[in-house]
Parts: sequence; structure tokens; C-alpha cells
Amino acid sequence: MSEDLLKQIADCIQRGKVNAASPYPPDMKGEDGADELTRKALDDGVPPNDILEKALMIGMGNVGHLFSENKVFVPDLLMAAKAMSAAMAHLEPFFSSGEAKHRGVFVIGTVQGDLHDIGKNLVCMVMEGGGWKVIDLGVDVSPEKFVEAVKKNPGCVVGLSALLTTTMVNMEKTVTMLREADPAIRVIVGGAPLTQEFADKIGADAYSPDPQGALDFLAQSA
Ligand code: B1M
Repeated sequence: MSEDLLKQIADCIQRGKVNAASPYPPDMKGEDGADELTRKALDDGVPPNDILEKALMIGMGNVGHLFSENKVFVPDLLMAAKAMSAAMAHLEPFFSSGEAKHRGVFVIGTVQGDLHDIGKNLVCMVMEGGGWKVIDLGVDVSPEKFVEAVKKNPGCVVGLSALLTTTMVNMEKTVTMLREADPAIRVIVGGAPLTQEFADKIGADAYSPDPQGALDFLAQSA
């Protein structure tokens, strides 16, 4: 019974069905969405971690992979993230109490000199959907600010985004300073002008061309 409910929630996330009042997607008009169904699951006694792992992460994971394969697009990812946020609002108290657990902490920012944040924000959404606590440092983030965040969050993983050929070079300094602060730190880099070759050259642990790849790298290297 609870398996059906979890599948329904996962479908709502994947299709971007936020709540009963939301008109999108049209074929689900009037039906309960991620909001009502998550409340119902908690009221039925489904453990918050099951809702996170067997519904939210599945739904966001599905849409993330479809995005990587160019089968769905930015608006679909945004609607899925909106539905996920509606569900997450019900789970928030359980994260605070420790009853539900994040996979880890993911610190992310767009590197120094760079103001582009649309892609970075999509990475944030997918990482949250994958069960990570995301600390978004914003845009134009100096290496020092990344280091400060890493010291405040021991064991975190860092994501760096850059959209300009003139700012991607700032990633190298950031990676170097992060390694000096914490030799075990894992750093993932991404952004339109980057390549695997560049990521290798600057000593990043991983390069991903899309948000889901960053999440999948962490799942594989856990
Ligand atoms: Co700018 N801009 N821009 N811009 N801008 C580009 C990037 C550019 C390619 C346009 C062009 O000339 N054709 C060009 C860069 C050229 C180059 O470097 N070779 C450019 C330029 C030159 C500039 C300015 C210098 C323009 C000027 O002022 N003369 C200036 C720089 C400002 C600065 O940063 N200091 C500038 C400014 C701006 C705006 C502020 C107007 C605006 C940004 C608004 C914002 O982000 N809030 C803007 C925009 C919107 C663009 C374009 C049109 C779109 C970028 C975007 O959001 N794409 C872009 C041209 C283009 O791409 N068509 C362009 C959509 C987004 C979903 O994709 O960010 O690639 P993307 O993210 C992807 C992946 O890369 C990946 O996942 C995302 C989803 O798949 N990804 C990661 C990203 N980060 C990741 C991290 C990961 C993993 C994956 O792990 C950590």
C-alpha cells in the first residue's frame, strides 16, 4: 500500500505535479500532487527516510537522467524541483530532528568573476533531489570563500561552476587552495566551456556536463 503511495509521489515529482491546485501537467489537473501525497504518507506512518529515498530521489533521479539524455528540458527540471520542494517542506522537521538524514553536504558556487547562475541553480536542485544538503555560495565566489565554507562543513563535497572561458581558469586556484585546506576534499567541476581534459589538468575529482552526472559521480564514488 505504502509502495503505491511512494510510487505516486515519485511520479508527481518526475512530472512536476506540485499540489491539487496546480494546473500542470494538464492531464493530472485536480489530482493530489507531491504536497498532499507526502503529507498523507507521513500521516500513514511511512518513515520520512523512505519518502526521501523511495519517492523524492527516484522522481528527481528519473527527471535528471531524462534531462541528461535531452529527453526533457529546463522547464521540466524546474517543475520537478518545485514539486520536490513542496514534498521537502513536510520532511524538513525530520531533517532537523535527525530522523531523516541527508547523504552529505554539497557546497557549490560559481567561481570568481563569473555571474552566470542558471546552470548552477539546476545543479543545486538535482543535488537536493538526490538527498544532499546544498549550501549555495552564489556567484563570483572567491577561493577564500570556498575554503571558509569547507572549514565550516568538514567532509563536504564542493561543486564549482563556470560559464566563461575567462573565469574557468579561476577554478584551478580554487582547487589548489581547497586541497591545501583539506587534502581529502572532493571537487566536481562543470559548466559549458569545460572539458574532462581541463578538469584533469586542474586536478578536479570529476567533471560533469550536466547536473545528474555530478550526482551519479557521488553515488558511484561513495
Ligand atoms: Co553570458 N555569456 N555573459 N550572460 N551568457 C555566455 C556564457 C556566452 C557563451 C554567450 C556568447 O557569447 N555566445 C559568452 C561566453 C563566451 C566565452 O566565455 N567564450 C557570455 C559572455 C561573453 C558574457 C558577458 C562577458 C557579456 C558582456 O557583458 N559582454 C557577461 C559576463 C558577466 C560575468 O559573468 N562576469 C555575461 C552576462 C550574462 C548575463 C548576466 C546577461 C546572463 C546570465 C544570467 C544568469 O545566469 N543569472 C548571461 C546568459 C544568460 C548567457 C547565456 C545566453 C546562457 C547561459 C545559461 O544560463 N545557459 C550564454 C550563451 C549560451 O549558453 N547560449 C552566455 C543555460 C544553462 C542551463 O546552461 O549554464 O551551461 P549552463 O549549465 C548547464 C551545464 O553547463 C551544467 O549543467 C547545466 C544544465 O545542464 N553545469 C554544471 C553548469 N555548472 C555545473 C556544475 C557542475 C555540473 C554541471 O558540477 C559542479
